[in-house]
Amino acid sequence: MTRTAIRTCPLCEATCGLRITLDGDRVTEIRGDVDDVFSKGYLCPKGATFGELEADPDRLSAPRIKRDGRLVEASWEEAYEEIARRLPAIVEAGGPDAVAVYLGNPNVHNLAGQLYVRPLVKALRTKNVHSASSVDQLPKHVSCGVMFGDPLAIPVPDIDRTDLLVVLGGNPRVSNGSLWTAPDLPGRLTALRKRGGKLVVIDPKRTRTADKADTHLAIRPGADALLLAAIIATLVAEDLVDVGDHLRDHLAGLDDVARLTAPFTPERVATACGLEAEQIRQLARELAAAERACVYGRIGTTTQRFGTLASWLVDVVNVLTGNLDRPGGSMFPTPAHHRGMRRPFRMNRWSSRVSGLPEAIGELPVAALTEEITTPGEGQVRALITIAGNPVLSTPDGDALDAAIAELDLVICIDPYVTATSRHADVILPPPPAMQRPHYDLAFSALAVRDVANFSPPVLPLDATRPDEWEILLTLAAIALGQPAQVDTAAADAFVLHQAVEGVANDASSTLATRDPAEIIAALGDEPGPARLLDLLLRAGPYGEGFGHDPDGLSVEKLRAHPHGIDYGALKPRVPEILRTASGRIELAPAELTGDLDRLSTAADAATEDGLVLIGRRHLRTNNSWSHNVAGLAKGQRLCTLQLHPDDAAERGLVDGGCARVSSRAGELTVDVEVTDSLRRGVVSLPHGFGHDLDGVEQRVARANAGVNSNVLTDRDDLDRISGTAVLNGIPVEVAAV
Ligand SMILES: Nc1nc2c(c(=O)[nH]1)N[C@H]1C(S)=C(S)[C@@H](COP(=O)(O)OP(=O)(O)OC[C@H]3O[C@@H](n4cnc5c(=O)[nH]c(N)nc54)[C@H](O)[C@@H]3O)O[C@H]1N2
Ligand SMILES: Nc1nc2c(c(=O)[nH]1)N[C@H]1C(S)=C(S)[C@@H](COP(=O)(O)OP(=O)(O)OC[C@H]3O[C@@H](n4cnc5c(=O)[nH]c(N)nc54)[C@H](O)[C@@H]3O)O[C@H]1N2
Ligand code: SF4
Ligand SMILES: [Mo]
Repeated sequence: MTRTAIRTCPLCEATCGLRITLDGDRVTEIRGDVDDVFSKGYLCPKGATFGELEADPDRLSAPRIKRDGRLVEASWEEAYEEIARRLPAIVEAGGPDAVAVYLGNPNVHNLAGQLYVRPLVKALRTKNVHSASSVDQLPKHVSCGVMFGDPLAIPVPDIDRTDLLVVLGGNPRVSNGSLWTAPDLPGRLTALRKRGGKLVVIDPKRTRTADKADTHLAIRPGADALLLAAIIATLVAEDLVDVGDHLRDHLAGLDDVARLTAPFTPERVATACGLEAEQIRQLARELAAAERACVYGRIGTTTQRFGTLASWLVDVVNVLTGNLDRPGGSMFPTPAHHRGMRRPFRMNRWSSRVSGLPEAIGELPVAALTEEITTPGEGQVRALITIAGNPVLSTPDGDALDAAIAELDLVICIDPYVTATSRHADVILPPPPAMQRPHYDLAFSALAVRDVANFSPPVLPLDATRPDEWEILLTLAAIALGQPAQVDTAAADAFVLHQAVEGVANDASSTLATRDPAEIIAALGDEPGPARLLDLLLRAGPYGEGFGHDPDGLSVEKLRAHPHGIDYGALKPRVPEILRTASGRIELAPAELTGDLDRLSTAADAATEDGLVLIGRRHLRTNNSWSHNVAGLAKGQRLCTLQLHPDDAAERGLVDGGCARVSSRAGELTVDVEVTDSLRRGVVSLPHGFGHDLDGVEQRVARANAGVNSNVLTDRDDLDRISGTAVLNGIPVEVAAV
């Protein structure tokens, strides 16, 4: 029997609505949901092949346990018993820090990751918590943390109302946006230009986004903070600063930031940026002149040597041009869920054992993981739990990490595949397919260009033979707390819910502050799992029904009645209410950040080297490391190539379709060459997430098109100093013909 179901796509940050046609439990077609209040029918190739991904025969349907070096199928009881037998012993011997955790990207795209990883991490009591953030957006959390007091208060470009959008280090026509949820960004960018707006792209590569821009500035990798400082210096020197009446009383450090950036004149930084001083000045003037403008920086600006400085200066430019927190500028969304009172952001509350890398947002940089495993001493990591991550392919010095993980006493992977990382597992616990689980975007509704809420119930019933991912996480949490392997997950969930309700009831800012927790718990019913926890957060949120407070307000039940989502409108100004700094103001020149300007100053004057530097890229038909097993995406594509400029190729005797050896301080690899004039000279590009031909990987399509692991070349000692985020762009490399 055919039927259709509506569900949000969990694959990237765009959160498109899917209209899924099924025959029984088999997906026969996926289209964009034209009735989705936000995505309005938009769909990309990944969304269209989501059914294929979900039904991939290489996905595990039962746990695996390593026996005599081979990963053999096991029952859930056996898998949990194995963990209960081995994990507590490691903690007993080496203390809680002997267990490290790595949280991968899909945790942000599913409710179990958003709601049940925390209880597990708390139960483990380890400081060695790592995530994909420190190979991604951590610098933005840090800069927003110190500027606004809240690392989750990240302003987003109000694309639908702006007149000028400046994109640095992002390629939204391919990535569909990041830290910026706006389904159909290609369409929104086209609409911007159609209504007379302007798009400026700053990227060493003429990307698909740059191709459609009014201006493309091919900056040298790593120079964004210099460029932004020079824009600020120009705004100040030419008396173009106008913060706007709406912000004037909420700023601290305006004079300081002007004084500290003054030395970064366009003339001084031009060579390091690879741009003309006049181009920089021109951009500053355009930003000042535009009625409504916004500057946006993404992964090219965060995973580089000055990631936190660049992230900070993006928002300083937005403030100085009067464009922060104003329609058409860069604005803070109002997500529909309760987020709680937050204390002012602090970082460096603890640091890594070996290199002293700083804690931020409760985690340590993943660049520290290899040395924490290989360096003996008290607190040495002896076990690793990965949840929805593939760090061997996605974090720096991947082959060193690969070798280190192989030496661990225990590796547990919650992952649907035997990947480059999970092939080392002693136990793999596969979560059910996404379509068997409910969905709501807690993370991305807080980064969206409209205030929206959209809940998807499971498309298919949960396979009765296996646990849901939240149950896997709570079972591990209970084992970590010393309980036996047979865990009553409903009881554990009742405990989690109880704590969440107490948290909301203890929050003075909440409408539920004076309510009896027991009454709230009773109202939430007895169906355990993420939908119930979500219901609490939505009912307690800004549009929530407040447990009788506003009968018309938001709840999961209300969203079930609105399968295409509810649109709460365009973004609204939120300063000062959103600020959590100790001063209650936006800190424009916080010491945590200005302390790194000396290093930037040195970079401004450093003689530019003649060698090549490596950057990364994404492709419309990939999703980090785990889309390559989808035949419908990979077929006939030439995805993993080293791109370089024709002159750089000619100089080295390289030809398109030939083969090159690429080496860096960290390692070397051999890869197919693609010659293209889309890159500026001196810059070569290689995508990440490939290299699937390692022994034991059970992803047949991906293996056949393995590609190479670009993170063999990235260096775990090369970091953004403030946040410890890995430098993945701007790696010095040598390239030679093979
Ligand atoms: N050189 C270089 N390296 C990079 C980047 C770069 O630009 N250049 N980008 C970085 C960025 S931005 C990111 S986000 C990281 C990504 O790096 P990671 O998060 O480490 O890896 P992914 O490739 O996203 O792998 C996700 C894993 O989760 C599994 N998975 C999928 N769905 C689920 C689920 O529902 N539950 C569970 N438990 N598992 C699931 C998949 O099978 C896969 O193995 O890579 C980073 N690495
Ligand atoms: N199709 C597809 N979409 C994805 C993903 C995917 O793997 N495939 N991954 C998702 C994830 S996890 C993330 S985090 C987002 C990332 O989303 P984006 O940030 O948009 O990612 P990229 O497409 O890698 O674009 C980064 C751009 O930065 C440029 N760049 C490199 N170094 C520098 C530099 O020093 N300065 C400047 N100004 N530019 C530089 C690169 O040339 C590249 O064009 O994409 C998400 N969406
Ligand atoms: S753009 Fe992202 S959310 Fe939309 S269909 Fe593609 S992968 Fe899914
Ligand atoms: Mo990412």
